[in-house]
Amino acid sequence: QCEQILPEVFLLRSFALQMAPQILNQLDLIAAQSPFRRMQTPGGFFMSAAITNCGDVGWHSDRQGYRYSEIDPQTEQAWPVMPECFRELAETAARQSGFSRFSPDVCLINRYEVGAKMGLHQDKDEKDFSQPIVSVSLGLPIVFQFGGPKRNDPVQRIPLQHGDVIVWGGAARRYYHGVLTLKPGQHPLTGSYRYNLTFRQAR
Ligand code: MD5
Ligand code: FE
Repeated sequence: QCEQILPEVFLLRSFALQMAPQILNQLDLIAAQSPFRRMQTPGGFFMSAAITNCGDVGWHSDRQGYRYSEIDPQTEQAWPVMPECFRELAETAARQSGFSRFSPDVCLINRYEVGAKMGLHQDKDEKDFSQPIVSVSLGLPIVFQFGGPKRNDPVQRIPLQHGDVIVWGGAARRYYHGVLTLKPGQHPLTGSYRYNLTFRQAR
């Protein structure tokens, strides 16, 4: 079930389905160490998704801006170690999509509650844009939307379900993207939440 959406962008439906319970167990351990928190943007707003990270670095936002750091500013400790099963999942999905050298150093984890969304944005805090981003969706479904390199480019919408994986590389790596508002629901494994894991090579 691999669908090519754009050059170097692949949707692997249900790719993480079998591993989902194991991933969610690991998420609990990660969040016990570095809790989910709603981060402030440089503009002073709070993002509606709650965020944590695991890996050598973590992505963080506050009034000073966006950055990757080796220390979780909230705990003042290193971010939790990336579980081996996370790395294996991300590297396998990337390899199947033609990215054989992908070696993520961070997994950014978004937790959406009902009503949360993520507006159109570009991911441009990473060093090497020739490496893809591998995205894993768990729990409640949501509508992913992506446009082009300019904010006002027309958008396409893709519904994402529990277990779906996207490998997002090539020119599309710089495209604007986001998710629509999470609708109410109950998922047997995540309750009223949707989780999104994005594996990145930040440094
Ligand atoms: C999410 N996360 O579902 C969204 C979209 C983020 C983010 O955008 O930055 O955490 S899934 C990740 C994704 C999908 C397709 C393309 C890109 C990211 N991308 O170009 O970076 O929580
Ligand atoms: Fe993004």
